[in-house]
Amino acid sequence: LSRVVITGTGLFTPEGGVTNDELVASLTTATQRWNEDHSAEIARGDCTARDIPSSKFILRASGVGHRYVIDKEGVLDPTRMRPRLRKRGEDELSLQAEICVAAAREALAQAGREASDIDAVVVGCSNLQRAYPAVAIEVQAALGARGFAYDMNVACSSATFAIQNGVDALRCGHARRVLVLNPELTSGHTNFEAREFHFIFGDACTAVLLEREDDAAPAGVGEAWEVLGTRLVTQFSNNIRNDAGFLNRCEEPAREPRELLFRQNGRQVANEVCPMVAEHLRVHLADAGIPVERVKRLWLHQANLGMNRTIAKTLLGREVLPEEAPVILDEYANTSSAGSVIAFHKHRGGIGAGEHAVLCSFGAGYSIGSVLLRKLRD
Ligand code: CO8
Repeated sequence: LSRVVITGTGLFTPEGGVTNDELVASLTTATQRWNEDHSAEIARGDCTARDIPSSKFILRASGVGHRYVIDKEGVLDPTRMRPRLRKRGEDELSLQAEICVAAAREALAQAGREASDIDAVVVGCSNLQRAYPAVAIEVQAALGARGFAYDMNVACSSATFAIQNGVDALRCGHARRVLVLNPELTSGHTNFEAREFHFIFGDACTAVLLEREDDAAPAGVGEAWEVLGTRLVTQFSNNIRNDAGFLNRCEEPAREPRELLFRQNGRQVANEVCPMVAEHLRVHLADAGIPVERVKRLWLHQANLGMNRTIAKTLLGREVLPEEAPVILDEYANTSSAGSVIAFHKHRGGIGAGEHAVLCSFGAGYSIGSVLLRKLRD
């Protein structure tokens, strides 16, 4: 079987940066208006007043300080509370394909590759903007890549699951170079009117270029990270749901609007998923014969600062230095499947050739994916 390496990564970041204070100010205005509009029902006890959000709570409970969104104005408009996106014509590049192309170009440049070198494109993300034609095929055409392309969705674990698909395709000889893309436009599915959800997510797109080591560019052109192993696991849970789907218009009775957006029992998710992830990583590393103390860096899914500290501490058996498990929540918030790849993209300096690291995602499903890496060359 061929050895597979990651030779490039890319990141698209939207221009619209939103601080917690800006988000809280907008939701506070919207909440006060809603409570005024419903004052009679609230007084009669037919419904309860909505609670005012707090910046202090957000930072303390999650570690999120800021996020980027594809349309800041629409998200912060208290009368709208969702992005305002121009409807594009069928002859125009779709928004999700556009951000994929931007991230892909950076990954290709890093690896010293042309788009025509690519013969498989996998788009993995939590929310696809349409059912078909596949966004991945649109990206393949826009880039001028060859071969085949398809979309897939495993929520926050879409990147690691797509990486495993790419590695398998390379090892089996179905492709020679695979581009994995994660266009996460989470603001389209965030309930900005609910204080328990409005702060969680941000938008971004990541790219990872996978090649067979015998095909990879010669030393000196770029970095190479050998994929020593991948491991995926899923376990059904209703604690994180989004019921938007093509049968919604047929259902009787119709669903509540909030059911068509992201929702979760966040506390229960954190309690259940942390031990599962730490154990998954322990067993994956042990089976690969890599002692945990040899792991130089953990690029974990970025959902919650406390969760990441707990997982890293449980795995390593000691307090973990911030640089050992980098966090990007303060700037990007939870970008679903893009999160662990953003951490890898931005925080992989200081690891020497021959040293080990882990990329790991976890989220809705539940789903967990881990990728064991060894740096081959600088
Ligand atoms: N401001 C002030 N108070 C608040 C706020 C707020 N914004 N939000 C909640 N509160 C209140 C609550 O009402 C509650 O009040 P009370 O005690 O009076 O009932 C109190 O604060 C505590 O609330 P919680 O118990 O909910 O608070 P937690 O400490 O659990 O923190 C978190 C909430 C931050 C959400 C935390 O539970 C968490 O991060 N959990 C991790 C969940 C996780 O990892 N989820 C993964 C989901 S992502 C994924 O899988 C991909 C899905 C695809 C998404 C893409 C589409 C958008």
